[in-house]
Amino acid sequence: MLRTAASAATGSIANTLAINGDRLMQMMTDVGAIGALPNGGVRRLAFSPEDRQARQLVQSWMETAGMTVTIDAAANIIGRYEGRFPHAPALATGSHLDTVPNAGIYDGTYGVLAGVEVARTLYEQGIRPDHPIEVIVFADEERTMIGSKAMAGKASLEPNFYDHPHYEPIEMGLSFIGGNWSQLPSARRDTDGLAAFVELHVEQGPVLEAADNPMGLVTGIVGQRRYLITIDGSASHAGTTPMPMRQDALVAASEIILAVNRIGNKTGDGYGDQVATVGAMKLSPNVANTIPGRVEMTLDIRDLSNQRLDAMISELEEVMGAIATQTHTQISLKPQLRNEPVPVNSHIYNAIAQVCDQLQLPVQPLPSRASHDAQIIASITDMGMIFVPSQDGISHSETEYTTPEHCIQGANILLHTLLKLDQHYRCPEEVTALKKKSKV
Ligand code: HGY
Ligand code: MN
Ligand code: MN
Repeated sequence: MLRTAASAATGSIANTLAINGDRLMQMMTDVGAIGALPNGGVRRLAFSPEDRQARQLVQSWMETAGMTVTIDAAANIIGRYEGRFPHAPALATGSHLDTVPNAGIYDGTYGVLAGVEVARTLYEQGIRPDHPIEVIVFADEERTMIGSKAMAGKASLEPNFYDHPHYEPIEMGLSFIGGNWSQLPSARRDTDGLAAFVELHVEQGPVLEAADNPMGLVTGIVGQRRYLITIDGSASHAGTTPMPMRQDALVAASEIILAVNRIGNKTGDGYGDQVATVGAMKLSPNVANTIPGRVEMTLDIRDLSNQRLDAMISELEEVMGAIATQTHTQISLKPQLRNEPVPVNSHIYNAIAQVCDQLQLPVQPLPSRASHDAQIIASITDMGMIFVPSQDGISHSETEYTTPEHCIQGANILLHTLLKLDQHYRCPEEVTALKKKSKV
Protein backbone atom coordinates (compact mmCIF):
# COMPACT_ATOMS: atom_id res chain seq x y z
CA MET A 1 0.00 0.00 0.00
CA LEU A 2 1.53 3.31 -1.09
CA ARG A 3 1.70 5.95 1.62
CA THR A 4 1.96 9.65 0.91
CA ALA A 5 4.99 11.48 2.19
CA ALA A 6 2.73 13.59 4.35
CA SER A 7 1.51 10.53 6.26
CA ALA A 8 5.10 9.27 6.61
CA ALA A 9 6.37 12.58 7.90
CA THR A 10 3.72 13.03 10.60
CA GLY A 11 3.90 11.81 14.16
CA SER A 12 7.11 11.99 16.11
CA ILE A 13 9.49 12.16 13.15
CA ALA A 14 12.41 10.86 15.19
CA ASN A 15 11.24 7.25 15.39
CA THR A 16 9.17 6.78 12.21
CA LEU A 17 11.38 6.60 9.22
CA ALA A 18 15.13 5.92 8.91
CA ILE A 19 17.49 4.84 6.15
CA ASN A 20 19.24 1.45 6.24
CA GLY A 21 22.58 2.50 7.73
CA ASP A 22 24.39 -0.80 7.15
CA ARG A 23 23.40 -0.76 3.49
CA LEU A 24 24.62 2.83 3.07
CA MET A 25 28.01 2.02 4.62
CA GLN A 26 28.31 -1.15 2.48
CA MET A 27 27.69 0.95 -0.65
CA MET A 28 30.38 3.39 0.54
CA THR A 29 32.82 0.47 0.90
CA ASP A 30 31.90 -0.99 -2.51
CA VAL A 31 32.33 2.32 -4.39
CA GLY A 32 35.43 3.13 -2.32
CA ALA A 33 37.02 -0.05 -3.68
CA ILE A 34 36.80 1.29 -7.26
CA GLY A 35 40.07 3.11 -7.88
CA ALA A 36 41.47 2.07 -4.48
CA LEU A 37 45.15 3.03 -3.99
CA PRO A 38 47.77 1.06 -2.00
CA ASN A 39 47.89 3.90 0.59
CA GLY A 40 44.18 3.42 1.37
CA GLY A 41 43.07 6.36 -0.73
CA VAL A 42 41.10 6.43 -3.97
CA ARG A 43 41.80 7.70 -7.47
CA ARG A 44 38.70 7.95 -9.65
CA LEU A 45 39.51 10.82 -12.04
CA ALA A 46 36.66 12.16 -14.12
CA PHE A 47 36.23 10.30 -17.43
CA SER A 48 38.50 7.45 -16.28
CA PRO A 49 37.64 3.71 -16.44
CA GLU A 50 37.20 3.85 -12.64
CA ASP A 51 34.77 6.76 -12.97
CA ARG A 52 32.78 4.81 -15.55
CA GLN A 53 32.77 1.66 -13.37
CA ALA A 54 31.52 3.51 -10.29
CA ARG A 55 28.82 5.26 -12.32
CA GLN A 56 27.56 1.93 -13.71
CA LEU A 57 27.39 0.43 -10.21
CA VAL A 58 25.45 3.41 -8.85
CA GLN A 59 23.06 3.28 -11.82
CA SER A 60 22.27 -0.36 -10.99
CA TRP A 61 21.54 0.62 -7.38
CA MET A 62 19.27 3.43 -8.57
CA GLU A 63 17.25 0.89 -10.57
CA THR A 64 17.01 -1.35 -7.49
CA ALA A 65 15.65 1.66 -5.64
CA GLY A 66 12.73 1.88 -8.03
CA MET A 67 14.21 4.80 -9.98
CA THR A 68 14.30 5.41 -13.71
CA VAL A 69 17.80 6.39 -14.84
CA THR A 70 18.77 8.78 -17.64
CA ILE A 71 22.13 10.29 -18.67
CA ASP A 72 22.13 13.78 -20.17
CA ALA A 73 24.53 15.16 -22.80
CA ALA A 74 26.84 16.45 -20.06
CA ALA A 75 27.05 12.86 -18.74
CA ASN A 76 25.08 13.70 -15.59
CA ILE A 77 23.28 10.60 -14.29
CA ILE A 78 19.71 11.44 -13.21
CA GLY A 79 17.95 8.83 -11.08
CA ARG A 80 14.25 9.67 -10.69
CA TYR A 81 11.79 8.25 -8.13
CA GLU A 82 8.34 9.25 -9.30
CA GLY A 83 6.02 11.20 -7.01
CA ARG A 84 2.21 11.26 -6.84
CA PHE A 85 2.21 14.22 -9.23
CA PRO A 86 4.55 13.27 -12.09
CA HIS A 87 4.46 16.73 -13.67
CA ALA A 88 5.47 18.45 -10.44
CA PRO A 89 8.99 19.92 -10.27
CA ALA A 90 11.49 17.49 -8.76
CA LEU A 91 13.09 17.67 -5.34
CA ALA A 92 16.71 16.84 -6.15
CA THR A 93 19.79 15.79 -4.26
CA GLY A 94 23.14 14.32 -5.34
CA SER A 95 26.82 15.16 -5.75
CA HIS A 96 29.77 13.64 -7.68
CA LEU A 97 31.66 10.32 -7.97
CA ASP A 98 34.87 11.64 -9.54
CA THR A 99 37.78 12.36 -7.19
CA VAL A 100 41.09 14.22 -7.00
CA PRO A 101 44.17 12.04 -7.71
CA ASN A 102 44.70 11.06 -4.07
CA ALA A 103 41.29 11.19 -2.41
CA GLY A 104 39.26 9.69 0.39
CA ILE A 105 36.07 7.66 -0.09
CA TYR A 106 33.65 10.36 1.18
CA ASP A 107 34.09 13.55 -0.94
CA GLY A 108 31.12 13.55 -3.34
CA THR A 109 30.41 9.82 -3.19
CA TYR A 110 28.77 10.11 0.23
CA GLY A 111 26.16 12.59 -1.05
CA VAL A 112 25.36 10.42 -4.07
CA LEU A 113 24.96 7.19 -2.09
CA ALA A 114 22.96 8.83 0.71
CA GLY A 115 20.57 10.08 -1.98
CA VAL A 116 20.22 6.58 -3.46
CA GLU A 117 19.64 5.14 0.03
CA VAL A 118 16.93 7.75 0.71
CA ALA A 119 15.12 6.78 -2.50
CA ARG A 120 15.44 3.08 -1.73
CA THR A 121 14.03 3.62 1.78
CA LEU A 122 11.00 5.46 0.36
CA TYR A 123 10.55 2.73 -2.26
CA GLU A 124 10.76 -0.15 0.24
CA GLN A 125 8.45 1.61 2.70
CA GLY A 126 5.91 2.22 -0.08
CA ILE A 127 6.11 5.98 0.43
CA ARG A 128 5.25 8.13 -2.59
CA PRO A 129 6.07 11.83 -2.07
CA ASP A 130 3.98 14.42 -3.90
CA HIS A 131 7.07 15.54 -5.88
CA PRO A 132 9.43 13.30 -7.86
CA ILE A 133 12.72 12.77 -6.01
CA GLU A 134 15.87 12.95 -8.17
CA VAL A 135 19.40 11.84 -7.33
CA ILE A 136 21.95 13.43 -9.65
CA VAL A 137 25.55 12.32 -10.23
CA PHE A 138 27.27 15.38 -11.71
CA ALA A 139 30.08 14.83 -14.22
CA ASP A 140 33.61 16.02 -13.44
CA GLU A 141 33.05 18.11 -10.32
CA GLU A 142 36.71 18.22 -9.36
CA ARG A 143 38.13 19.97 -12.45
CA THR A 144 35.68 21.56 -14.91
CA MET A 145 32.29 21.15 -13.11
CA ILE A 146 30.95 20.68 -16.66
CA GLY A 147 28.08 18.52 -15.39
CA SER A 148 26.44 21.05 -13.09
CA LYS A 149 27.47 24.01 -15.29
CA ALA A 150 25.82 22.44 -18.34
CA MET A 151 22.66 21.65 -16.32
CA ALA A 152 22.55 25.30 -15.23
CA GLY A 153 23.22 26.51 -18.77
CA LYS A 154 26.56 28.03 -17.69
CA ALA A 155 29.07 25.73 -19.38
CA SER A 156 31.41 27.18 -22.01
CA LEU A 157 30.55 25.71 -25.43
CA GLU A 158 34.15 26.23 -26.56
CA PRO A 159 35.89 22.81 -26.22
CA ASN A 160 39.33 24.39 -25.91
CA PHE A 161 38.16 26.31 -22.83
CA TYR A 162 38.59 22.96 -21.00
CA ASP A 163 42.04 22.22 -22.45
CA HIS A 164 44.62 21.26 -19.86
CA PRO A 165 48.10 19.77 -20.37
CA HIS A 166 47.25 16.77 -18.15
CA TYR A 167 43.80 15.83 -19.54
CA GLU A 168 42.32 14.54 -22.82
CA PRO A 169 39.97 16.80 -24.83
CA ILE A 170 36.59 17.32 -23.13
CA GLU A 171 34.68 15.83 -26.07
CA MET A 172 36.47 12.48 -25.59
CA GLY A 173 36.07 12.52 -21.82
CA LEU A 174 32.35 13.16 -21.95
CA SER A 175 31.63 10.46 -24.53
CA PHE A 176 33.63 7.93 -22.47
CA ILE A 177 31.07 8.21 -19.67
CA GLY A 178 27.92 8.52 -21.77
CA GLY A 179 27.82 12.24 -22.58
CA ASN A 180 27.68 13.89 -25.98
CA TRP A 181 29.63 17.12 -26.48
CA SER A 182 27.74 18.08 -29.66
CA GLN A 183 24.43 18.03 -27.71
CA LEU A 184 25.78 19.79 -24.59
CA PRO A 185 23.18 22.63 -24.59
CA SER A 186 20.41 20.00 -24.29
CA ALA A 187 21.62 19.24 -20.73
CA ARG A 188 20.30 22.62 -19.59
CA ARG A 189 17.27 22.27 -17.30
CA ASP A 190 14.59 24.89 -17.15
CA THR A 191 13.89 26.39 -13.75
CA ASP A 192 10.35 24.93 -13.45
CA GLY A 193 11.67 21.35 -13.67
CA LEU A 194 13.30 21.56 -10.25
CA ALA A 195 11.69 22.69 -6.99
CA ALA A 196 14.88 22.53 -4.91
CA PHE A 197 18.34 20.97 -4.71
CA VAL A 198 19.83 19.82 -1.38
CA GLU A 199 23.42 18.49 -1.33
CA LEU A 200 24.75 16.37 1.54
CA HIS A 201 28.56 16.46 1.83
CA VAL A 202 31.40 15.94 4.27
CA GLU A 203 32.64 19.31 5.60
CA GLN A 204 36.23 18.75 4.41
CA GLY A 205 37.38 21.21 7.08
CA PRO A 206 37.97 21.40 10.87
CA VAL A 207 35.05 23.58 12.05
CA LEU A 208 32.49 20.92 13.04
CA GLU A 209 35.01 18.70 14.80
CA ALA A 210 36.30 21.72 16.74
CA ALA A 211 32.69 22.36 17.87
CA ASP A 212 32.37 18.79 19.16
CA ASN A 213 30.94 17.32 15.95
CA PRO A 214 27.51 18.83 15.41
CA MET A 215 25.73 18.60 12.03
CA GLY A 216 26.63 21.47 9.66
CA LEU A 217 23.93 23.96 8.61
CA VAL A 218 25.58 25.48 5.53
CA THR A 219 24.92 29.23 5.25
CA GLY A 220 26.55 29.82 1.87
CA ILE A 221 29.29 28.59 -0.51
CA VAL A 222 32.44 30.58 -1.24
CA GLY A 223 33.22 32.00 -4.65
CA GLN A 224 36.12 30.32 -6.43
CA ARG A 225 38.34 31.31 -9.33
CA ARG A 226 40.82 28.95 -10.92
CA TYR A 227 43.49 29.90 -13.50
CA LEU A 228 46.31 28.36 -15.49
CA ILE A 229 49.42 30.57 -15.16
CA THR A 230 51.97 30.10 -17.95
CA ILE A 231 55.47 31.57 -17.67
CA ASP A 232 57.69 31.55 -20.76
CA GLY A 233 61.42 32.28 -20.39
CA SER A 234 64.32 30.72 -22.24
CA ALA A 235 65.63 27.18 -21.73
CA SER A 236 69.42 27.34 -21.99
CA HIS A 237 72.55 25.64 -20.68
CA ALA A 238 72.77 25.72 -16.86
CA GLY A 239 76.56 25.91 -17.00
CA THR A 240 77.35 28.34 -19.77
CA THR A 241 74.56 30.92 -19.26
CA PRO A 242 75.73 33.74 -16.94
CA MET A 243 73.20 34.60 -14.18
CA PRO A 244 72.41 38.17 -15.42
CA MET A 245 71.59 36.80 -18.90
CA ARG A 246 69.00 34.24 -17.78
CA GLN A 247 65.24 34.17 -18.44
CA ASP A 248 64.47 31.59 -15.79
CA ALA A 249 60.75 30.65 -15.83
CA LEU A 250 61.04 28.80 -12.52
CA VAL A 251 62.52 31.80 -10.70
CA ALA A 252 59.58 33.88 -11.96
CA ALA A 253 57.16 31.14 -10.87
CA SER A 254 58.71 31.05 -7.40
CA GLU A 255 58.26 34.82 -6.99
CA ILE A 256 54.61 34.46 -8.08
CA ILE A 257 53.99 31.61 -5.60
CA LEU A 258 55.34 33.74 -2.74
CA ALA A 259 53.13 36.65 -3.87
CA VAL A 260 50.07 34.34 -3.96
CA ASN A 261 50.87 33.20 -0.43
CA ARG A 262 51.26 36.81 0.78
CA ILE A 263 47.84 37.72 -0.68
CA GLY A 264 46.29 34.59 0.85
CA ASN A 265 47.59 35.62 4.27
CA LYS A 266 46.42 39.23 4.15
CA THR A 267 44.39 40.42 7.15
CA GLY A 268 42.58 43.66 8.01
CA ASP A 269 40.37 45.77 5.74
CA GLY A 270 37.93 42.85 5.38
CA TYR A 271 40.64 40.29 4.55
CA GLY A 272 41.14 37.20 6.68
CA ASP A 273 38.74 34.61 5.27
CA GLN A 274 40.26 34.32 1.79
CA VAL A 275 42.48 31.46 0.63
CA ALA A 276 44.96 31.32 -2.28
CA THR A 277 46.79 28.23 -3.53
CA VAL A 278 49.19 27.14 -6.27
CA GLY A 279 48.44 23.42 -6.28
CA ALA A 280 49.85 21.99 -9.51
CA MET A 281 52.97 22.78 -11.52
CA LYS A 282 54.63 21.46 -14.66
CA LEU A 283 58.02 22.76 -15.76
CA SER A 284 60.02 22.08 -18.89
CA PRO A 285 62.39 20.80 -19.90
CA ASN A 286 62.69 19.68 -16.24
CA VAL A 287 66.32 18.51 -16.33
CA ALA A 288 69.16 19.40 -13.95
CA ASN A 289 71.50 21.05 -16.45
CA THR A 290 68.98 23.24 -18.33
CA ILE A 291 67.44 26.50 -17.12
CA PRO A 292 63.63 26.04 -17.01
CA GLY A 293 62.17 27.67 -20.13
CA ARG A 294 58.47 27.17 -19.30
CA VAL A 295 56.33 26.71 -16.20
CA GLU A 296 52.58 25.97 -16.21
CA MET A 297 50.90 26.14 -12.81
CA THR A 298 47.41 26.45 -11.35
CA LEU A 299 46.03 29.25 -9.19
CA ASP A 300 42.99 28.68 -6.95
CA ILE A 301 41.56 31.62 -4.94
CA ARG A 302 38.38 31.65 -2.84
CA ASP A 303 36.37 34.02 -0.73
CA LEU A 304 32.76 34.76 0.22
CA SER A 305 33.04 38.17 -1.50
CA ASN A 306 33.35 38.73 -5.25
CA GLN A 307 34.78 42.21 -4.63
CA ARG A 308 37.67 40.73 -2.63
CA LEU A 309 38.28 38.09 -5.29
CA ASP A 310 38.43 40.87 -7.92
CA ALA A 311 40.86 42.83 -5.73
CA MET A 312 43.08 39.77 -5.17
CA ILE A 313 43.33 39.07 -8.90
CA SER A 314 44.12 42.68 -9.83
CA GLU A 315 46.80 42.85 -7.13
CA LEU A 316 48.32 39.61 -8.44
CA GLU A 317 48.24 40.81 -12.07
CA GLU A 318 50.18 43.91 -11.02
CA VAL A 319 52.78 41.84 -9.17
CA MET A 320 53.11 39.41 -12.10
CA GLY A 321 53.78 42.35 -14.44
CA ALA A 322 56.66 43.47 -12.26
CA ILE A 323 58.05 39.92 -12.01
CA ALA A 324 57.88 39.49 -15.80
CA THR A 325 59.96 42.68 -16.26
CA GLN A 326 62.45 41.70 -13.57
CA THR A 327 62.96 38.15 -14.91
CA HIS A 328 62.63 38.94 -18.66
CA THR A 329 59.80 36.39 -18.99
CA GLN A 330 56.26 36.44 -20.46
CA ILE A 331 53.50 35.58 -17.99
CA SER A 332 49.85 34.78 -18.90
CA LEU A 333 46.77 34.03 -16.76
CA LYS A 334 44.08 31.82 -18.39
CA PRO A 335 40.74 31.53 -16.52
CA GLN A 336 39.76 27.85 -16.02
CA LEU A 337 36.83 27.99 -13.59
CA ARG A 338 34.69 30.66 -11.97
CA ASN A 339 32.07 29.95 -9.28
CA GLU A 340 30.05 32.78 -7.77
CA PRO A 341 29.68 32.95 -3.98
CA VAL A 342 26.07 31.94 -3.19
CA PRO A 343 23.92 32.01 -0.03
CA VAL A 344 21.61 29.04 0.64
CA ASN A 345 17.84 29.54 0.56
CA SER A 346 16.47 30.41 3.98
CA HIS A 347 13.46 28.07 3.89
CA ILE A 348 15.70 25.12 3.00
CA TYR A 349 18.14 26.16 5.74
CA ASN A 350 15.22 26.31 8.20
CA ALA A 351 13.84 22.93 7.05
CA ILE A 352 17.24 21.30 7.71
CA ALA A 353 17.47 23.03 11.12
CA GLN A 354 13.95 21.83 12.08
CA VAL A 355 14.74 18.25 11.06
CA CYS A 356 17.98 18.29 13.11
CA ASP A 357 15.98 19.57 16.05
CA GLN A 358 13.33 16.85 15.64
CA LEU A 359 16.08 14.21 15.33
CA GLN A 360 17.68 15.76 18.43
CA LEU A 361 20.99 16.40 16.64
CA PRO A 362 23.20 19.38 17.57
CA VAL A 363 23.86 21.84 14.73
CA GLN A 364 26.42 24.47 13.79
CA PRO A 365 25.91 27.10 11.02
CA LEU A 366 28.98 27.57 8.78
CA PRO A 367 29.95 28.63 5.23
CA SER A 368 31.28 26.04 2.81
CA ARG A 369 34.89 26.87 1.92
CA ALA A 370 34.88 24.12 -0.67
CA SER A 371 33.06 24.47 -3.98
CA HIS A 372 30.14 22.20 -4.74
CA ASP A 373 27.80 21.46 -7.63
CA ALA A 374 25.07 22.90 -5.39
CA GLN A 375 26.42 26.42 -5.91
CA ILE A 376 26.08 26.03 -9.69
CA ILE A 377 22.57 24.54 -9.47
CA ALA A 378 21.65 27.44 -7.15
CA SER A 379 21.36 29.57 -10.32
CA ILE A 380 18.33 27.54 -11.53
CA THR A 381 16.61 26.43 -8.30
CA ASP A 382 16.41 26.85 -4.52
CA MET A 383 19.51 25.36 -2.88
CA GLY A 384 20.59 24.07 0.53
CA MET A 385 23.49 22.02 1.93
CA ILE A 386 24.00 19.70 4.89
CA PHE A 387 27.50 18.94 6.26
CA VAL A 388 28.70 16.09 8.43
CA PRO A 389 32.01 16.36 10.31
CA SER A 390 35.39 15.40 8.78
CA GLN A 391 37.84 13.80 11.21
CA ASP A 392 40.88 16.11 11.74
CA GLY A 393 39.27 18.39 9.12
CA ILE A 394 41.06 16.47 6.38
CA SER A 395 39.89 15.89 2.80
CA HIS A 396 41.45 15.41 -0.66
CA SER A 397 43.69 12.91 1.14
CA GLU A 398 43.74 9.17 1.87
CA THR A 399 43.20 9.95 5.55
CA GLU A 400 39.80 11.58 4.90
CA TYR A 401 37.35 10.00 7.36
CA THR A 402 33.80 10.47 8.69
CA THR A 403 32.33 8.05 11.26
CA PRO A 404 29.52 5.70 10.13
CA GLU A 405 27.35 7.27 12.83
CA HIS A 406 27.73 10.74 11.29
CA CYS A 407 27.22 9.34 7.77
CA ILE A 408 23.95 7.69 8.83
CA GLN A 409 22.76 10.76 10.76
CA GLY A 410 23.42 12.95 7.72
CA ALA A 411 21.47 10.60 5.43
CA ASN A 412 18.50 10.63 7.83
CA ILE A 413 18.59 14.44 7.90
CA LEU A 414 18.51 14.40 4.09
CA LEU A 415 15.57 11.94 4.08
CA HIS A 416 13.44 14.02 6.41
CA THR A 417 14.46 17.35 4.86
CA LEU A 418 13.24 16.16 1.45
CA LEU A 419 9.96 14.98 3.02
CA LYS A 420 9.56 18.34 4.75
CA LEU A 421 10.26 20.24 1.51
CA ASP A 422 7.77 17.94 -0.22
CA GLN A 423 5.14 19.57 1.96
CA HIS A 424 6.65 23.05 1.68
CA TYR A 425 6.43 23.25 -2.11
CA ARG A 426 2.83 22.87 -3.28
CA CYS A 427 2.41 20.79 -6.47
CA PRO A 428 0.62 22.59 -9.31
CA GLU A 429 -1.58 19.55 -10.05
CA GLU A 430 -2.41 19.21 -6.38
CA VAL A 431 -3.40 22.87 -6.17
CA THR A 432 -5.62 22.41 -9.22
CA ALA A 433 -7.12 19.23 -7.76
CA LEU A 434 -7.75 20.95 -4.41
CA LYS A 435 -9.34 23.91 -6.21
CA LYS A 436 -11.62 21.54 -8.18
CA LYS A 437 -12.59 19.73 -4.97
CA SER A 438 -13.44 22.96 -3.23
CA LYS A 439 -15.70 23.92 -6.17
CA VAL A 440 -17.80 20.76 -5.91
O1 HGY B 1 37.74 22.35 -5.05
C1 HGY B 1 36.75 22.10 -4.36
O2 HGY B 1 36.39 22.84 -3.47
C2 HGY B 1 35.96 20.85 -4.62
O3 HGY B 1 36.50 19.81 -3.86
N1 HGY B 1 35.98 20.49 -6.02
MN1 MN C 1 33.05 17.39 -3.36
MN1 MN D 1 36.65 17.62 -3.84
